[in-house]
Amino acid sequence: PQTIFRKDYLPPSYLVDTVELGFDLDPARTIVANRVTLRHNPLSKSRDIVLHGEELELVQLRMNGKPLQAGQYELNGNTLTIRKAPLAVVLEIETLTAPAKNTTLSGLYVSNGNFFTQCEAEGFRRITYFPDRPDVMAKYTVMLRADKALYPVLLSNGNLVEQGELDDGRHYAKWEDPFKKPSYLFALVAARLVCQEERYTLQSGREVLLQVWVEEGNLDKTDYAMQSLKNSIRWDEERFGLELDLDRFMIVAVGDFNMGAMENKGLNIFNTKFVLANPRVATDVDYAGIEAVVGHEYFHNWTGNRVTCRDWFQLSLKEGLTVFRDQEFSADMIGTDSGRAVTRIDQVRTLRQAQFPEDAGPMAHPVRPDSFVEINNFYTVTIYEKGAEVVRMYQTLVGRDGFRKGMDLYFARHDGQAVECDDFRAAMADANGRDLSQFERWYSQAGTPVVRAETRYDAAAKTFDITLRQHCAASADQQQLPFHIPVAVGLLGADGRDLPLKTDAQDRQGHATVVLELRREEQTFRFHDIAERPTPSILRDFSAPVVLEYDYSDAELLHLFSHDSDPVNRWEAGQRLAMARLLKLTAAVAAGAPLTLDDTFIAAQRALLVDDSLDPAFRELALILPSETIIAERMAVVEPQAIHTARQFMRRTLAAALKPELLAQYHANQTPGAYSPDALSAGKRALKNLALAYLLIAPREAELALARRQFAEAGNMTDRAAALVALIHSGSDAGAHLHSFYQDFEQEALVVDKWFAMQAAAPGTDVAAVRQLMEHPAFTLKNPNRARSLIFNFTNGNPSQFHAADGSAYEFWAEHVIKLDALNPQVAARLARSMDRWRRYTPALQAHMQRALERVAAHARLSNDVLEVVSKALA
Ligand code: HT7
Ligand code: ZN
Repeated sequence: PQTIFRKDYLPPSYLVDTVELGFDLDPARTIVANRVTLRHNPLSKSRDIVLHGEELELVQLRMNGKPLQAGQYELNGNTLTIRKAPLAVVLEIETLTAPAKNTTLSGLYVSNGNFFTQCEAEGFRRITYFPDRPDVMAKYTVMLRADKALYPVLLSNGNLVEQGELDDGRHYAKWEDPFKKPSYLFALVAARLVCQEERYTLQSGREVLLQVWVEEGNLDKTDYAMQSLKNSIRWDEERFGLELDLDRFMIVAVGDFNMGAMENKGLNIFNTKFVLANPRVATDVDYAGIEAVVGHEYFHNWTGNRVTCRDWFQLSLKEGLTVFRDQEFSADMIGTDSGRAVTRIDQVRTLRQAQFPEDAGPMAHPVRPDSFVEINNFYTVTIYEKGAEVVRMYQTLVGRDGFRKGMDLYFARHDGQAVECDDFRAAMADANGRDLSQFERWYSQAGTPVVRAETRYDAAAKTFDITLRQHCAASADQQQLPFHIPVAVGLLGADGRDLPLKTDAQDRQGHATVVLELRREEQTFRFHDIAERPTPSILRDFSAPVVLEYDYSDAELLHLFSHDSDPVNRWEAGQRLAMARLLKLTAAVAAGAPLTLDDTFIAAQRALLVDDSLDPAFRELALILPSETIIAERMAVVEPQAIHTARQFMRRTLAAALKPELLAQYHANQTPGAYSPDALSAGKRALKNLALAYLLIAPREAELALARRQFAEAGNMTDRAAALVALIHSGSDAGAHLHSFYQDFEQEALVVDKWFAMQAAAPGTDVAAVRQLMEHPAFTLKNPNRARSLIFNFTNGNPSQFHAADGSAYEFWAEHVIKLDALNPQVAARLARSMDRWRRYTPALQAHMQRALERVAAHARLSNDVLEVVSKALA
């Protein structure tokens, strides 16, 4: 396969002004007529028109009214080239596609009998021949024709300008999008659907129509998505002064979808998982996901659609920025400082669980990659979540007002353009009069920087020095230069209060937190008038995506865990205390030594658990131990069984020691009355259900009865699912409960996904049990949500079973990467990533993993998607 390099970028030879698309929709044979007006791009020396096309049957091609014969154009693989074209060209292209046969879910496809499209990143070329690249922006008019009884709803981008009847039971709808857009934002839906709709008044007084389209039986599950959409519209007006630019905004839910959702202009298409919710079927986590994803796609309307990417190497320009915006939206929706901190802690957990490992593995890439084989493999946690951290650092450096100024300048300069990450950085720098040239390295250098801190207190001079030293492992092709790192610092006195800070810098004197700007490899920062040796709280609010090393004593960590005014670092202190013990326990398991847990740690956990002055959501997060994956990342040689045993020992010991307190919290955090997904209620349920999970680690009849009652009487899915998971994990026979859960919800696809997922991730589920679950009539590889629920939750969420000593689960992995690849390469490539960190395991496991990887790599007819992942893993 061919590698594409960022340095090879050339502007398009022809620009497109208008696109008129006509669709005669038929599952077996859809005719697409495309009339496109092009003009030569003065920035290009080439006069060749280059069109992309994949899996298309070309029926007719006309240029400026005349048919082009075979010799007048070149059809080479997936490109169609017309050489030495005139300066102004009208192309008329007729193609055929077979949407019902399209299992890739890219381009035009059929899901449950309805038509949908997915064009990002390169799906439009599976619909028609086109210069399918984001820097070609055009105005679209779309005519849809389809059988009226089967597809009563015909939607596309923009405004509905005409509709009517045709002969033989067909009808049509014509849509016009007033905005220029890249082809990846094109969408159509032809379906039997119903909608919840509402007229909504913008702050300017303009009225818009909002619609959420779903299958008929799901109309009782659209309220939260609609509410989230209205909240998103209001938030973007208030926080960034950005108004919805269309008269109509539609969300459509589809059950077969490769990712979470897609921001097509005015016609967002969503995975049902991020639309459908009512208390019976959706958990608190699902509700939060819907709010975040509805917000995310809506915010793309400005950051992504109005200003888009010049090329796919700039993907994080829109994704990192839009994730940052949805994170801020979710935090603002909670509205309290502790709620904001809880969302921030969740973000840090995701980074450590997924992004740091990616940055240290074979698929590591900078936020702005330099090359790729398959762009679909680069919708990664690095592009999205690390990209959001990079955007967040601008705000940390220039402040909220400065960030807003930067955003305003970015839109003033680039509205309607396709631009680069550097343009965003320049807007932030220019709007704030800051030199952000060194900051560019966050875009160009892969890897997680390590910041090592050392401190020195001078009692006589009353100064406290913090020396920060940064380094980042060089990658194969890159020597790393120092990053520009904002390090937020506070100092705690012996009474646990923040000391007022006085640094050599002039601004922010007397504040509890200062942002130190680390630019060189090593820098020392001095604090004055420090009357006692303080406990440093470094990297507050996780001010940069780095690993912080500091030799904290247990006493210092306990002090921070009890008092730090920065909730993120308070949580972090608890994680450090737990991690140190987990690493020792893991080593003890491996050595066959006895396992013990100290009373100091148990007492700290107890104090936090019962501290009612703290938000329940925060307490829940603070009591969750570092995951097996995060522990594995800290080990030189990973032994998954030893990690699992050590972590289970710690959980069991805590459960036994804290039983009365856990029981008390279980009862104190009930949420009687009607279900509400608000943050306080969700936090209480989270803490209550964490207590239940602990109580069921070594349950007696009383605890089992508690879980059984909760399962039977729960008024919402959060509590019902939590009780079921606790019962499954307790080792007691949960078969009857699993059976009744399935019976109650077999008509609810998203709940059936949960049913598979909770079994896949249970420590008692081995690969044989997974194979057996695959025989269940509800299982199919063709639906990505279903495949993910069982297979991915096993390979990624059940490490001790996935890494079974005999390598049998790796064989299962290889078999299913290959099977999935024949259906859906994007999903297969994601599964292939489960093996990224194979070189870090014990030699015996490595040997099994290598064999499985080689088996996949050797398979004939592998997609580029999977080939890229496995060859980088094996390289
Ligand atoms: N921008 C959207 C990306 C997306 C996607 C990419 C590749 C294949 C399928 C896809 N579905 C959606 C999602 C987002 O970030 O909002
Ligand atoms: Zn996005």
